[in-house]
Amino acid sequence: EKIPPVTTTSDRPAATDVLHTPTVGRFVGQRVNRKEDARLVTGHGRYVDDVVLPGMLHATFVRSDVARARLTRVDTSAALALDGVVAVLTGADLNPILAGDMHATVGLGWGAPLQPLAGDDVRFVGDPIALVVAESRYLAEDAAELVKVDYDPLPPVLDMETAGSAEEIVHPELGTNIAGQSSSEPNPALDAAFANAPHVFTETFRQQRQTQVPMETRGVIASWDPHGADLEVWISTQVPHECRMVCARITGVPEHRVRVRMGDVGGGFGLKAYMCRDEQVVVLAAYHLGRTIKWIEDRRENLIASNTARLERITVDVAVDDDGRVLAARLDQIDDAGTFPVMGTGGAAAFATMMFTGPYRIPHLGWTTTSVYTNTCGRGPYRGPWQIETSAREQMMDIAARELGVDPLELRRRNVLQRDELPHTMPSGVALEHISPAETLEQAAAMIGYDEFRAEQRAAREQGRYLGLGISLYVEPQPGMGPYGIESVNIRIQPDGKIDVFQGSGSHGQGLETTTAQVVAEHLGVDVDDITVHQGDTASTPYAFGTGGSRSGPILGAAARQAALELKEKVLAFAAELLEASANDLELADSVVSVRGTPARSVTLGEIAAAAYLAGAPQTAAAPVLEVASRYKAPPFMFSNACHICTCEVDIETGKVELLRYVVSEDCGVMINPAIVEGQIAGGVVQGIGSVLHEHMVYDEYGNPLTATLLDYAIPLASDVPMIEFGHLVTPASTPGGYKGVGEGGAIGAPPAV
Ligand code: MCN
Repeated sequence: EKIPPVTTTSDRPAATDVLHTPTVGRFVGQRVNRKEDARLVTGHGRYVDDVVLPGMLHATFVRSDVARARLTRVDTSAALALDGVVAVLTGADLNPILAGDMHATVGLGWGAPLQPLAGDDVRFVGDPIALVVAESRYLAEDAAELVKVDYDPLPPVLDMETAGSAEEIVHPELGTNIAGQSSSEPNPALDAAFANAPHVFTETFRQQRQTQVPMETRGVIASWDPHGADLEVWISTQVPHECRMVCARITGVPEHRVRVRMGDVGGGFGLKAYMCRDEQVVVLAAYHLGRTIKWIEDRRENLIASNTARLERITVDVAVDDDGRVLAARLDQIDDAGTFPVMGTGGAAAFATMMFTGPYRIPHLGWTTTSVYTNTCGRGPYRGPWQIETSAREQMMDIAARELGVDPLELRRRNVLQRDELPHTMPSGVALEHISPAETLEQAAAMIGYDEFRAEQRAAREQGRYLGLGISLYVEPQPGMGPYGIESVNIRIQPDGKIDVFQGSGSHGQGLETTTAQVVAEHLGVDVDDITVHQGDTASTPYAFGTGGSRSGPILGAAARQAALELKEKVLAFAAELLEASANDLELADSVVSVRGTPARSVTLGEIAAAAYLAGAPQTAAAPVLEVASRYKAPPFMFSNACHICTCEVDIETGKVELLRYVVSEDCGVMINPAIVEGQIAGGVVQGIGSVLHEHMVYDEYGNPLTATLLDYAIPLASDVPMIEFGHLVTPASTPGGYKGVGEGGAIGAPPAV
């Protein structure tokens, strides 16, 4: 009821499949309270550090203080002599026992190959040199200080712009600092568009280095029982099944003897989308020693040695006609992959170029991208890792508007894709469909009161006050190619008629225990409180790629819906036998199966389950196995879209920026839970505000990280964030349920708007 009506101009086609009233079922579309919140807000969550196992030892890393050096001596004797220290492992101990290649991904070849601990040299400040294992964390920390490391320092490679031609090589065995490169095919039409355009505008955009800063740092417990030959791992992760594969690969223990569990996860934001090197080292150490070892990353390690993100430069040329229509664009992008990236050797750049034209009908695009290694902490994915395309494109739109004297909203109206132009194949070859960019632009403009703000802005300027307004329009992809597109859900009805759902992917903060239960409740015909969702234990949940790429809403949601419908069919077939009726005449609602039109002829789910499990019902065609294992495969891409508009006042004497209002018009298809959707957008927007106004991971000229505490690495505080106002449009995806992703969008859209 708070959503203002959408204004559309008469020359635009009617948006037939855009629903301005969100779809609401009994559970899907409802603001159901999050099931996980009761335990989380009362301190009963179970994070890795809450797990205590018998005989558990504690580990801490000795890390390099130098960005690039030869190691001349690592003396562990004093540390080993300390009472209670069990082992001080170095590269000499762990590097030779690797059973398979060590990468931070399951697929090899993405990211630099790793060795567990430093060998003859160190390559960034934070590079792990040794792992101290002791009876307590205190002892481990004390012992780590006694490990003597002598370095022969070498000049580090720190500047991504010159790294490619630097004499110093980060990874001598690779012989180059270029981690990846790509460019578009020669395109005469692109060249002609630039040659003939009346206007060409060029600008360079830079993003500073940032890091994900989850509230819960990384953590792992690994336990190897050589007698039972089982490897058990607890880890704070977004990808438990991938962790299991990695553990099997590095130790040689067969996958079915490895069990990985995640409990509650206090945020990941991409950092936990891969099993990191440090976590693999702890597993290898437990395997080597035949012991149980816990490692919990401290905040300093998290800020200097986990992942970095976003350090990129992009130079954009756009060819524009006199009316402000963008005819072509050319990109030259470079990113800093750090020393040991898990992403950044081309992955983010490929997405950035694919998505650059975004919600606009820009016909031609050319690009070159380069990714380089430097002696800094490795790059990883951070919520919308390709985000620079939105920052660059939207600011370029503003530059073109300013240069041509056209209002920036009007310039976007002239370029934005309209409904009758969809599906639209972007110059990258990927087709956009089921999106509503023109409609979100109008809804956001109406919500902010665009014309009124401009009038207010003019009046303020006359009084010497500086108000600003920023617009950001974007399309958010959800990749479903290959394994990214598969999700599995198993459901079992228990003897009392209550439901257990086992999902492959698991929540690291975004509320999947609740949304999966909502989808299953809706399509099975039971109450959401009768469902328990289990996640994150490889021993009981079906294989899944994990949570990332904003895929759980659309892909896990579709899988849960499909599984619920399959189970419902089984239940009805068995109930048909019990009720001596045709399954076609039966309905299932509120956990009761009844004959349509004759509600007295009914049987509850509890009675059905009791008949199936306890009454010794004969095995019939309807096979009373009240259980399904369902697998869903998504199309290669789905897209959601949104428009953000932010207003601010700038104090031109101090440079202080005060954000005044922030509106988001979002279309993520059918919303499973609008409260969770809004929470997701808000969280992303806060991170986007941080990207522009607060966060910067700084290195000095020697490669020392200077922002090693949360006093130095500033993240936005509640007082820095205005209330975020939401508008929802619903263009359902073509997939079951029509859900589209939303998890990364806030962080993608906010930086250019701010
Ligand atoms: N949802 C919904 N209706 C839709 C789409 C989504 O109700 N139409 C719900 C989903 O069911 C889910 C949430 O919204 O509960 C986000 O769904 P989705 O966009 O599919 O994203 P994922 O669940 O796959 O989560 C990953 C995404 C990414 S890539 C990062 S990074 C991220 C994020 O989500 N990290 C987060 N959100 C986070 N939220 C928290 N609290 N912590 C993180 O680390």
